[in-house]
Amino acid sequence: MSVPPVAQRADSTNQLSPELQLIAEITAGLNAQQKIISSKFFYDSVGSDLFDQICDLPEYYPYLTEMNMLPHIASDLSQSIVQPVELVEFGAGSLTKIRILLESIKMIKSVVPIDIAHSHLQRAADKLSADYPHVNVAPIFADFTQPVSLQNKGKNQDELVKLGFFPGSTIGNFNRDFALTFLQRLRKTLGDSGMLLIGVDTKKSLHTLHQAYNDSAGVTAKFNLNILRHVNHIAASNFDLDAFEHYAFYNPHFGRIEMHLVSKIEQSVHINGQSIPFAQGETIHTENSYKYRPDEFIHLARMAGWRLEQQWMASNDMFSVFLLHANR
Ligand code: AVJ
Repeated sequence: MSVPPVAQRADSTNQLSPELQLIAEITAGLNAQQKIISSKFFYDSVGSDLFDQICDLPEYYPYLTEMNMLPHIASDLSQSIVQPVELVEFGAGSLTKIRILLESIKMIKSVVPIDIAHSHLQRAADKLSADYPHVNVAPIFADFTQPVSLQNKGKNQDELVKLGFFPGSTIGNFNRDFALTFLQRLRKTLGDSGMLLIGVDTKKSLHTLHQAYNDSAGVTAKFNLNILRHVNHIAASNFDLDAFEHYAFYNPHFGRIEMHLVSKIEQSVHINGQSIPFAQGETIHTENSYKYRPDEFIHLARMAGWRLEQQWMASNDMFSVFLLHANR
């Protein structure tokens, strides 16, 4: 092996470079009893494009439902937000939803989109800034699941009230403990005058949930498998995408969709100087997508130092959006 294992490449302070940290994280996940690759690794630029394709699927109701709610929400917010604000989006992707808010809420003076997919976000931010020349656009290329500092980002950012934006039920990717930690962290990052607009997927018919993650065009399957291609790129591993298959199901006990990649055969995969054995039928857990009843989510938000200001529910109860204010 020409590339020594990560542990041997730690420097004297025992700090790994960001790239090596990611490789170490992936390797550790593949050594766990239930093998796991974090869902944040879906979003290389191919994965971000595939996610955009998922959002065009009729079965994937969360995106379409939330998109249909946003113009109404934006118009409500244009009435209630009377001071200049800086909009901070966590996991910003293609910035499609931000545009709907910008159309109505003239008090948004600055936009700080945060995303891990660098080139995808750069392209989207350039386009946004060209279309809204009077709005300051200051992207941050970062893993928003880690603490992010907003220091010196927006212009005059100190005077602007922060409006966090976390749409799409991305909160559903986190288990309850981390969802709480994350909401607490946002409370701190957005400050005592901070607000948070957050989209949360609801509990509903198991059949509807199942279809949303098992679309007939097979786009979700491609999206799931792409994580292996991305990992091969990051870690020089040799996952064979044809030797795994997509598997997604709703787990009512945990109130979550689970996505897995199932090894079709007995095989070994090389990564970071190790050989990882797979039994036939063994899975890598790639994503959880938790669903919340409104009362469950509001309880979680309260525990994290937020209070409910306003809530919107889709007419068919398929998706919910909450405006939270910092509880001072
Ligand atoms: C962007 C994380 C909200 O969990 O529904 C879509 C990602 N995974 N189809 C979700 C996803 C499979 C999505 N989130």
